[in-house]
Amino acid sequence: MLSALIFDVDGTLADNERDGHRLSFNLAFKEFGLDWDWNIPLYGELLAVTGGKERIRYYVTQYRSHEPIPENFDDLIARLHQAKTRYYTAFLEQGKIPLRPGIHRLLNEARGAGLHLAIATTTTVENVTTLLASTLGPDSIRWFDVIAAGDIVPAKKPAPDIYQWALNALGVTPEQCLAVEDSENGLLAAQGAGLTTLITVNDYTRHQNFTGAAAVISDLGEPTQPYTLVDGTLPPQGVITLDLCRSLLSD
Ligand code: XBP
Ligand code: MG
Repeated sequence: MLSALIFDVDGTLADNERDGHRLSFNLAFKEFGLDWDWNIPLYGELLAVTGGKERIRYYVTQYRSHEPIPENFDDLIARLHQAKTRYYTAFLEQGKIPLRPGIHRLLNEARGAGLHLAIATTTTVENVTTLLASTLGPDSIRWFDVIAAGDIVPAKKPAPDIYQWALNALGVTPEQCLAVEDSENGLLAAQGAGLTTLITVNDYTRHQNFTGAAAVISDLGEPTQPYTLVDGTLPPQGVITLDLCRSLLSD
């Protein structure tokens, strides 16, 4: 019996990596006088590492290995990430980052049916609440029983920890939940916690390996803009309703 939906954020609630997070990292690098510039394909490679602070560290150690490690590196990463979050939340507040098709519709249906809603993400809680407030209004933060975000678990996706944290806080078993994700790292994390997972792809993730996902689709779909099925046992086109979510759990 389906009692909760657990949503990833970046790439799933919003298609925000390329023109949201990436641009914000670049603005932070510029502010700090660094000549680092993450272009669109490079950022796709860097998305292999989840978490903004972890991603900066990976870039410096893997892509700038010919240069000495910056002084006070941990502190620099923390300050860069704070600046990046400031730029990113400003983009959100300016209304520049919309929700993906079907998100608002499915959240409404789930709330009407009394389901629990939760978030499981590697991004900061500040980014999550600002995204929700800027797209669905400030009250929408309370629609979610649990917001599991950022550094509350040390091991980020693909580790299952953030999903396990969310399940624990919700007080439900994995069999009662459906996870909605957009990436291979997200799928691995959700699967590792024993969750059935629905994947909505985006340009950065559509060629990733989604073996074991309950279904892979273009997006959740709207009546005027149906989803397209990529893989799995759902109708070839349509909108994701709670009935379809329930059918994924019982497969
Ligand atoms: C996606 C991520 C995040 C964002 C940046 O997380 O890997 O790191 O790219 O966010 P998810 P921060 O899809 O699990 O939401 O810079 O705030 O870490
Ligand atoms: Mg994601």
